[in-house]
Amino acid sequence: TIILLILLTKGSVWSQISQDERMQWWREARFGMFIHWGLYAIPAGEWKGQYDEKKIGEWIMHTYKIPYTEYSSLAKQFNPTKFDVKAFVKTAKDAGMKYITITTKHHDGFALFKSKVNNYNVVDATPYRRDIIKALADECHLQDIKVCFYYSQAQDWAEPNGWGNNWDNFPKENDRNHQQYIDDKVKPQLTELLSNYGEVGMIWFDTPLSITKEQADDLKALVRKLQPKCIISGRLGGGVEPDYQSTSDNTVPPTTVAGDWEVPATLNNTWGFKKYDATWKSADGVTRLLFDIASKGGNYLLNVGPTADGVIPEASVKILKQVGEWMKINAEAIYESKASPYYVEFPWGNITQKPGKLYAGIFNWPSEDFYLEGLKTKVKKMYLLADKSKKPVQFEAQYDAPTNHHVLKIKLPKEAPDKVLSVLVM
Ligand code: FHN
Repeated sequence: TIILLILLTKGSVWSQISQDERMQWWREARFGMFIHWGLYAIPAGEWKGQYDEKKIGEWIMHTYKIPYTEYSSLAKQFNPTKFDVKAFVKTAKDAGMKYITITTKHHDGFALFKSKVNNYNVVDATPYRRDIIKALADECHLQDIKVCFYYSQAQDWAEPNGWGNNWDNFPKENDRNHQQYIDDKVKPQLTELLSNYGEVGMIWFDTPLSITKEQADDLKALVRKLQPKCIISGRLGGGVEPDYQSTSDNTVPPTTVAGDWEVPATLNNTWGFKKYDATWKSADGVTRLLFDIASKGGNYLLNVGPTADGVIPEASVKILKQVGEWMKINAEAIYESKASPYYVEFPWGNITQKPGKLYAGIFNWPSEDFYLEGLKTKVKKMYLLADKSKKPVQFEAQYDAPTNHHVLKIKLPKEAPDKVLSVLVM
């Protein structure tokens, strides 16, 4: 009886974890790495001489209507011998990222983990034979960064009962038994992912298509049962409430948005590696976007697409390094920050806040005096994070009683201490 009581109490304690407790690490993190990696890294955007600059690399099977039997034989070539898990995690950490979300199974249906229920996976179907998800999860736990799993719950182009493959010799979409696919593959694989890899920060569901409310409820219940602390990302489907919202890909809202949300974004124009896509964003742009998203109350999930050899493209590493340099000095304006108290974007930048502090991120350095209007709270002091001496910045608080108008007149140095984005702490 005593043992039973202990078990029951323990169970109820776990299931009673509050939403705030579940979301805490994620709210504090603000910046994460997305990894899109799979068999599509082999064709890398080109199929039998055809390529398309506008298409995304991980969709190549769909783009060229490659039959499953042909596409799946890519597995025999998948041998990422240059994969260095320590280097992956280091790249994320050096950039200041606090979580890594990797595609454990994308729409093509191929799993980057050992699955007992489906042998279309990296261990059973490739010469590499090693569980990439295990390697990454272990390293993340070791280096104390959250590991999260992307899982395509609806689209599965390898499965006759999955959604989305309309070119193979599969039953017509309406004749498919989607439930069968969920029961035979999705639920057992999610169970594996949530049982064999230690603590999982989040399941990142994607493109739910016509998944029903019952199916979504069922998946949510499974995640909650296996790992109550695990977050469920925005695209679960079926109208079922996730733990936070995802914006559309590469879409940053124009103003502050209440609640928990995340912007999934690419560094060029693809998620999965494409050998000819050199449309890289600038490191400065990425840094400013990070600040902008944080100032509106969101997280930034920034993608890298490793090559078939197992390497994060050099251009991505270079950008992330530069962002990391900026983070070394300015991260306190990002981590654990909350949205700006102003619901507007300023021509000079934007603001994040923490109890007792405002952080003005200025990328358009003013040539004359800098004014901030509307702040009623008394400001005690100001300084710039990029100024090592933390010399106080002079300012004058002006108040016009008849119009009840508060203005701070701030004497910034002539030159921006950080050309990318200087943070003024108030
Ligand atoms: O179809 C996918 C796409 O390949 C990629 O994984 C993105 C990431 O947010 N999600 C879907 C499109 O929104």
